[in-house]
Amino acid sequence: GYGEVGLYGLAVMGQNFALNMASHGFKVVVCNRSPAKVDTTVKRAADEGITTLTGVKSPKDFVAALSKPRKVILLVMAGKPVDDTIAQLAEYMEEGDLIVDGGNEWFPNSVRRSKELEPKKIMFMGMGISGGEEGARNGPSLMPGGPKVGYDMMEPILTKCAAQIGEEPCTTYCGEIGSGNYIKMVHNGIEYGDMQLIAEAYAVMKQIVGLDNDKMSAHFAEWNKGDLASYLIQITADILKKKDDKTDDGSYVVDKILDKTGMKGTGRWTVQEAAEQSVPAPTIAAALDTRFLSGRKDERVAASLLLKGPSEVPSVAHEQIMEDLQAALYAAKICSYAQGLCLIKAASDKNSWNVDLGECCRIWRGGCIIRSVQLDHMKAAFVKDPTLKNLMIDPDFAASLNQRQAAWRRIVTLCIASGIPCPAFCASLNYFDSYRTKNLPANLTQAQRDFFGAHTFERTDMEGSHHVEWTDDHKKIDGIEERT
Ligand code: NBP
Repeated sequence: GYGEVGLYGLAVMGQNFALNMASHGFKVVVCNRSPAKVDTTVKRAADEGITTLTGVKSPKDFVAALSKPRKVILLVMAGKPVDDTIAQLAEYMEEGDLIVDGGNEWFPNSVRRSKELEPKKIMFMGMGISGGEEGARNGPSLMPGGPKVGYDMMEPILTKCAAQIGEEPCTTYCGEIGSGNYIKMVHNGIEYGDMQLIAEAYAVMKQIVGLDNDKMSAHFAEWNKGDLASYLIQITADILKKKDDKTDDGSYVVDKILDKTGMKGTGRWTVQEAAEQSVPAPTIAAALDTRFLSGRKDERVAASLLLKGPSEVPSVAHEQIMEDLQAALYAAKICSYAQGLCLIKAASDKNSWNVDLGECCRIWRGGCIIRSVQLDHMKAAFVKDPTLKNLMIDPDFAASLNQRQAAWRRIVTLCIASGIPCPAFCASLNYFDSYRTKNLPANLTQAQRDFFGAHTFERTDMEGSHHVEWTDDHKKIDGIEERT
């Protein structure tokens, strides 16, 4: 066959990633279930002067067009379409060939598929891709997990087509099957957290400080020059100043958008996985909860007539709020990343993936939605100490959290006193406060568990597990009959 690499699935991501690979000179063969998208892709390549892209219209022709060992990237809708596509292609593929699924897939599905392909000795990888349409075309962050031999086959293509930061491609070998999907899933969870924190900062600027859209945009643009520099801050600046061209009253698009956030599932998976691994991820959970609440628009409108906010709100100098807000956002963000990285570490330990957290931070540095300058420092923290238990206790980040905490507390206090919800700022701060607390009130919780369930407890002064007969009369407490 002519093709060095095949790409099956030519919706937004597939079309753009195919053009990306071909524009780097790789001989790409493309295919899609409905043939019209093949024509579109071939035409786009021709229009861009790309000569190394060929289209075919059946799975059989697709496989036949590839040189052995074959390398196929799938970019079809996650779930059943991936199984259907694998079944069709595997029929023609042979021992030593490789299938790479680039979709946002639930990681156990990738583990299952790799096992299903074992009898045919076809290798399988799950590769997270982040960066949306633009990233796919010009350089995404690529998170491949699967057999190392398979990665080595793909490596020249992946390193060329990923986003580049200086000399370094935003891709690496993540680990065995499942690890790449997992890292992408947590990336998206962190993305939820970042977006929610930015939304809360926007609410403070708009509702407490009373800034107009152009002023808010200017603040975000200014922040984007400092230690918050990141893609999401940059697009927020752009979004806020965008005028609505459907009307000519000088209004802004953002003010016309209904306050209901959609979602596709990866944030929910992150929170489910956090619970599964017993890893606290309160900031990411707060971001997910807020999306659920945003969806209940009708209920909120009704409740707004009934449930009252504070009658008096504190008055704080606006310059102070704006200064504090920047520090609070930085600190709250670090806590959220700490949670996500702990989750990856827990899953990596459990599944023996050997994920390198420094590498995770490095490959998120460019191409993806959460790309930011902060990730450089995060990477450095794990390079300095690969056994680091939590990002917050890296000496540099600890210092930066300690230094910002007064500002952060002032923002949370101000929001709470003003009745402006700040669930992610708050969740991060409580995570920070709980994590740094030597003695939590968990002793009382443990006593209650022992009281009603004889669950026993450990003591601070003696070895072993202990139980106490808490009361003489178990049946009657405060005169209330116990029911169980
Ligand atoms: P979609 O997720 O919208 O999927 C559309 C593609 O799936 C089309 O090529 C469609 O073929 C194909 N397909 C479907 Br639907 N059912 C099929 C079946 N039974 N057999 C074969 N093909 C089938 O595409 P996308 O937005 O480009 O995303 C692709 C993957 O990348 C997804 O997993 C997505 O979560 C992930 N991702 C997307 C983004 C993004 O910004 N969009 C970013 C990062 C990751 P058809 O043309 O014949 O209908």
